[in-house]
Amino acid sequence: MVDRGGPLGELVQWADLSASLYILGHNLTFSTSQLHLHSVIGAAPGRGSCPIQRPLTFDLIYTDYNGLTHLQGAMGLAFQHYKCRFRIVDSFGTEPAFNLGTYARTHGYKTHWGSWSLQPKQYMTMFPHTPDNSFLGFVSEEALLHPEDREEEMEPVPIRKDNIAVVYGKQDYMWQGKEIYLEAITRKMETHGTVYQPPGRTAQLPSNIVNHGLLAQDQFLQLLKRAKVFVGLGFPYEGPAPLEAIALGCVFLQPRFQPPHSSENSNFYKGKPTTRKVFSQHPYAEEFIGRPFVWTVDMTNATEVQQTVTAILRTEVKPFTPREFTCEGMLERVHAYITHQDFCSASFSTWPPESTLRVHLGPLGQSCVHVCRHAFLVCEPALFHHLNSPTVFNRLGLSCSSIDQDVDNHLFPSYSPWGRRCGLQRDRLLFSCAGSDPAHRRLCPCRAHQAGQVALCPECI
Ligand code: U2F
Repeated sequence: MVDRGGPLGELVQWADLSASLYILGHNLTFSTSQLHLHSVIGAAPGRGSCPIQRPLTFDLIYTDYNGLTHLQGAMGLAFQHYKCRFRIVDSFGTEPAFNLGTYARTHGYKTHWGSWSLQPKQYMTMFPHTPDNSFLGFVSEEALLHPEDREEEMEPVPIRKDNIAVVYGKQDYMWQGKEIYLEAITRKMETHGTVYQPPGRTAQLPSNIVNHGLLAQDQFLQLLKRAKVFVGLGFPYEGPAPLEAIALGCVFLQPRFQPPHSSENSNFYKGKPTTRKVFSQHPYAEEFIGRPFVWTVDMTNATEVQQTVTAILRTEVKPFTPREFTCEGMLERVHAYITHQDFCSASFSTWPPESTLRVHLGPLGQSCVHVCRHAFLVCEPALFHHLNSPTVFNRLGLSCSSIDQDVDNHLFPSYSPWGRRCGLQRDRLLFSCAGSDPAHRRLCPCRAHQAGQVALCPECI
């Protein structure tokens, strides 16, 4: 689907992961067929259906959910033994409740994906939306810098723009039902699209749209450089293009979702191993970047859309790239993961160090993702084990009348005021930043993060 308007985001991520590993000096082997996979992991056909296994010669194997299934088939019993070496590129994330097979089956979290019982940090996401997983990310365009600026004073400068908007939507079905929104924009700006046109058919778009057809990436980026506004239609969710647009000096205008989209009401998220609720097309852009670069509107309200476009046109924005999406930021993050993440050791993680722990007791009904974010911190599941003890409840002034530690519950450690019940986590795979319940006050391991690099704490590298 690459040249027909299908998803490219995952390929962007694979390309940048591969480049990062190579630049960091690792010896890489790529495998894109089952036959080749069998030969590189050392599985030779044995007698019967049981392959003979040589010791694995790779320190790490990056794959995706489909690759995991192939590896399981190819590796036989060795799969379990070497499981800790896998890293799963998983754009939308896998929460612990879906990951632990036994728990998922018995607690209603079983989906097509998930249930591999890996350590949740082995899943690597496209954006930092699920702190239970590792945020891998990708590299966006970098904000342009003024050539004569000296390094320590490098400042992005505004780019000269035409009065044009580019719409984010590579296939024409993404534009359907958005007429009010598009009309409000086309009244104010010349509006362009990069919509794939199948042979012999023109894309079904409003007649006043200048459609370039699907562009090669360099041409797409040239178009963004000329544009003032990049317009989200509500789908695709959470792709790289809005970050590229912002890096090239565009404002990203996107729809708000009310009610939020999730696996309960969206075909796209249905079956994905996450309970996340998505309040706009690009939550990272909204929450981590925000105004003046990102404006989120009710797309059914023509007046609000027009007023927002007018306000955007009066605002001057400079190109901007969050540090975590620069080359340097990605290399720093990937290097830190490779250096510090060890999922093969039986002992508890020592990275990040305990000194980074900031314990927060959440209000009823809030997940640790929200509790930590509310305090301008991030939930760090690797620190859960430090606060999973009765003494921590005491220190917080909570007197427990009973301590539950024999039941599985991904909300533990937590405190339930009715009956003053304290719950301790008994399975380390169930430590979960995600998850909330009106009856539980969650005990949350929060930590600070570097400016523009949420994956890493200030004193962690
Ligand atoms: C997301 O996948 P998409 O492929 O829809 O993501 P985009 O944000 O459109 O960007 C992918 C790349 O496509 C490039 C653009 C980006 O680097 O520069 N591009 C292009 O080369 N030519 C064009 O005309 C337009 C864009 C997301 F990333 C996936 O994880 C999701 O599965 C998918 C569905 O939500 O959305």
